[in-house]
Amino acid sequence: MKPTLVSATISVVIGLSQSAYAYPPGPYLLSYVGANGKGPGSPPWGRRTVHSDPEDAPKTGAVRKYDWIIQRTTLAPDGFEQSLLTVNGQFPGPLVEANWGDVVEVTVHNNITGPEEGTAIHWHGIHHEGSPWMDGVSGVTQCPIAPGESFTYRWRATTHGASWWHGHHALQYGGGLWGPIVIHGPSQKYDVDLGPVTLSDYYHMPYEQVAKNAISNSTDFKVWVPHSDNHLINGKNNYNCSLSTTNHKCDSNAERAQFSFQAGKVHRLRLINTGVQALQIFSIDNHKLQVTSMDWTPVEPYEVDYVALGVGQRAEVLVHATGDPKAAYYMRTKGGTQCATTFVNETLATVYYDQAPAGAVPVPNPYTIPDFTCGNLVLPKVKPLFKKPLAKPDITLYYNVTFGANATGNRQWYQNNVTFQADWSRPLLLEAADGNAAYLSAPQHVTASIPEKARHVRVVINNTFSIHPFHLHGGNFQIVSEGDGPWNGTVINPENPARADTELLRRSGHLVVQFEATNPGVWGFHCHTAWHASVGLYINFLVKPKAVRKAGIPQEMHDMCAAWEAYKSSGGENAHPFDSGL
Ligand SMILES: *[C@@H]1O[C@H](CO)[C@@H](O)[C@H](O)[C@H]1NC(C)=O
Ligand SMILES: *[C@@H]1O[C@H](CO)[C@@H](O)[C@H](O)[C@H]1NC(C)=O
Ligand SMILES: *[C@@H]1O[C@H](CO)[C@@H](O)[C@H](O)[C@H]1NC(C)=O
Ligand SMILES: *[C@@H]1O[C@H](CO)[C@@H](O)[C@H](O)[C@H]1NC(C)=O
Ligand SMILES: *[C@@H]1O[C@H](CO)[C@@H](O)[C@H](O)[C@H]1NC(C)=O
Ligand SMILES: *[C@@H]1O[C@H](CO)[C@@H](O)[C@H](O)[C@H]1NC(C)=O
Ligand SMILES: *[C@@H]1O[C@H](CO)[C@@H](O)[C@H](O)[C@H]1NC(C)=O
Ligand SMILES: *[C@@H]1O[C@H](CO)[C@@H](O)[C@H](O)[C@H]1NC(C)=O
Ligand SMILES: *[C@@H]1O[C@H](CO)[C@@H](O)[C@H](O)[C@H]1NC(C)=O
Ligand SMILES: [Cu+2]
Repeated sequence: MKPTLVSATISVVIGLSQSAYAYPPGPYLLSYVGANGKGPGSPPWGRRTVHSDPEDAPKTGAVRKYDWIIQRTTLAPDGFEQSLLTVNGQFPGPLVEANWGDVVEVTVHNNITGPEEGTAIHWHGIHHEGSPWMDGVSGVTQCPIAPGESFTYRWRATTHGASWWHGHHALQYGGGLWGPIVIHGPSQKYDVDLGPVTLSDYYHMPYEQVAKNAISNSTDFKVWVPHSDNHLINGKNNYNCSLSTTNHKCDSNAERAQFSFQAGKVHRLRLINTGVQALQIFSIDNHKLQVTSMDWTPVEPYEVDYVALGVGQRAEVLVHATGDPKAAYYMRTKGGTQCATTFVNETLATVYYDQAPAGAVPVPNPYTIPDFTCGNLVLPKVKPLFKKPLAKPDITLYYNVTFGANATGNRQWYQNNVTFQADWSRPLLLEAADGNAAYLSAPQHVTASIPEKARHVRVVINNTFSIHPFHLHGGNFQIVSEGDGPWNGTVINPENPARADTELLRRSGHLVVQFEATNPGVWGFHCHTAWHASVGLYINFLVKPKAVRKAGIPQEMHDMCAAWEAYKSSGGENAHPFDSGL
């Protein structure tokens, strides 16, 4: 299980430069094989620009390999010492970096002990055309990687921008198992790349406890709505230890994240909400943000004071450093009063201008953020640069999302009255490949089989309680409408709707999206509030069932299931989910 370090130093690779990143430094990339560009100054994506189809990736021939050991590690990123699930001992996890069109290979070793547990890693937003078994969802696209076993995920970076990877097994990512993904591609002009900026809420209780509380029949609001303890920027913040009622080692002086600005220059930040439940409202005092991309889609730039991102959403922003070259400013992210349940509501980081004296302290000057119902604040402004009009749907699916309890009072999320339940030993995709339609149509799998001839699939969701950032696996969607109350049939920007793989479904509102059912697989469409998915808020689409049957699931996927069965039948720990399994 020792990682083999092929090469820790990377010669100059166009589009890969971490020098200015505030994100905890690597090295992350173990090896790099293949061609890259056609000489100095020539990017591997050739003449493609932000106006090109972001899904028309070049073939670079490059393969980027990473080697990860997943284990429990005691760390104190915010001063509060606790056991986290880490990759190679790091929190937050390593950055996965590639150029548009490259292939990424990550070998994952499951070294989770004390107790042991299965695992699976999901690559948020990656499309996996032709290899849907690489999507990394236990019980949906694979059996869990059993303790002591390894698996190599392989996927192509077919689009560009920023995203993240995370555990997609039993709420593991709430325990630290996540990190950013940056896929370099064409961009608007900027001077300084500050790299990924992750925004996340953070729990001081073990992830298993978060899931147990959410599905419990407790009547205590702070139990069945698990409140997070902190907010982090790039995995950092301090914490007031006197707020803790536990006897964990704790230091109230942990470091906050720091960023450097060069006066007069334009800085690029790739914002990623890598949280468990909290919406994040991001801003920099005294500065405007120019949004240039949402999820993987470059958009007509628009200016805002702050950006609101639900869990799983990303925005690329450019910031013109128009401040005092000798000053420092606060960068902030906060949950918003109705859009997060957290004990600490705001995180600060410090932006130092190049001539700011050592120890410069910012003068707080926050933007006033009016209360809102946790929906998309800017949807009509979001106009993809590569235009696609909205097609007439071939099929429309309707879902009511409701909250309730079963006979023992355990909390459940329902879609059309059914809560999702995974069987880790029988992943939906593998059963679909065996032609087992009856298994997929069992109510607890909440799986819609898309008719072979339906290309444009519209999905209409009604919500009455809480907020749900809905995320689609295996592709993106056009956002037809998002708003208060039921949908009245109005389409927002029908000539060129916003495209994304994650969108908010607000409190007492609706979300209408439309995707193209062209990528064969079983693709999740679920709430990304981790403990809503774990309490059953998870829909699946079986796309191109015939092609899935013909695809030929690789033997390694069956071997992984055999290893999981062996682990389970030998009485392995945590072999059965107590929640939906996700
Ligand atoms: C596996 O994790 C344990 C800690 O839980 C650690 O002591 C051990 O070194 C790890 N093994 C490898 C191969 O990294
Ligand atoms: C830390 O929390 C305690 C208890 O709520 C409070 O009395 C104290 O003022 C806080 N300290 C800081 C620096 O905010
Ligand atoms: C955080 O926000 C909640 C809800 O608005 C509020 O009740 C609580 O007092 C806030 N906590 C802090 C530390 O400001
Ligand atoms: C949403 O709810 C409204 C009434 O509250 C109902 O008329 C409509 O049919 C529902 N939509 C779906 C998709 O079920
Ligand atoms: C209710 O749900 C919980 C959690 O999934 C489960 O353990 C319990 O058996 C369920 N109760 C009934 C009566 O089905
Ligand atoms: C809550 O669940 C426990 C089992 O976990 C059960 O014994 C108890 O009766 C339940 N309470 C209610 C009010 O249903
Ligand atoms: C959703 O609920 C509304 C009533 O609130 C009902 O009219 C509609 O038929 C339901 N839709 C589905 C798909 O169950
Ligand atoms: C869901 O449950 C409600 C109330 O129990 C019922 O009225 C409705 O018909 C059910 N809907 C479906 C789609 O089963
Ligand atoms: C339909 O809803 C949108 C918001 O979702 C609103 O702006 C518009 O005025 C509504 N149209 C009608 C005819 O009610
Ligand atoms: Cu949710």
